[in-house]
Amino acid sequence: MASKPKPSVTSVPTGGAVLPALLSRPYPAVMGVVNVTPDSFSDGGQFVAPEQALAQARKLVAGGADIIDIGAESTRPYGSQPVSAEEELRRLKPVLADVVALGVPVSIDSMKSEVVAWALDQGAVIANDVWGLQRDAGMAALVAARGAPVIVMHNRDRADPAIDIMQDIADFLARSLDIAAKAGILPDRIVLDPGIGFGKTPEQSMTALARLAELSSFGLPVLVGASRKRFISTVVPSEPQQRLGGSIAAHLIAAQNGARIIRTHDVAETVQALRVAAAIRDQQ
Ligand code: HH2
Repeated sequence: MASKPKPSVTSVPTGGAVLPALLSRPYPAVMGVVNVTPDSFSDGGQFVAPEQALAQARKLVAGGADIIDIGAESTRPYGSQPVSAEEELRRLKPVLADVVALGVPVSIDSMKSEVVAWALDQGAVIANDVWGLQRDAGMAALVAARGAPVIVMHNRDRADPAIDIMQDIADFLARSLDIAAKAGILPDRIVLDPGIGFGKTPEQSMTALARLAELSSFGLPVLVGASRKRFISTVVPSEPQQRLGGSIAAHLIAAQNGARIIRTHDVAETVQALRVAAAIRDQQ
């Protein structure tokens, strides 16, 4: 029996070439979200079936996604089910290779090194760790060994309205960078993320967006993911699916304050907003 021709994915950069390729334009790169989960906060259950997940990834690529971020465990603060590495792998196995074959760099959204290792083997090229190398003791060594870029996100077990959130983010990210350096992760492979909605009150999430430029002192690219998050509904009461306007507002402010990658569920609309904002900014 003739074997199915393998789609060519040779154009996708790897290792140290990934971030320069993504960060070369005058507006931020856009990362589209595919959640292969039953319980994600905004699209839980919509893309659990492999064909639905792949169709969503195709839609995001057609909409202009520069990266597809695929995750198989919800990290929402309330109501998500922690899952085992085996369960994450069971959800990813039927779909990851096909998403990789779309020819866009794929990032794996997992806090488990075992899952990240498997996904990198399948052709994912970025590790996205919502615990910033501080939960799984094997994550930093794995990322270093593979030479993969890593997104290091700020997180807390619970929000504390009394703290200075920018100080907490800076301290946490400094710890992550220390872990990264000790493991041998090259600085040019690291992206920082303030973790909008993670261990923060809605006000603290908005503070992180308003004061995002303070993170530029680290000298590393910054990713922001505000898409459909709860702080939006504290300003304008809305269900997650109704938060496109608020998400775009947040992402435009993030871009203005230095974000170089935007993580969103709504790629086409976000690409348009970012490109128009950059064109207006650059018009003399
Ligand atoms: N937000 C979510 C998940 N992963 N990764 C990074 N780096 N930054 C983020 O802001 C971020 C992230 C939450 O969004 P979503 O994936 O839609 O929800 P869930 O965790 O419920 O699957």
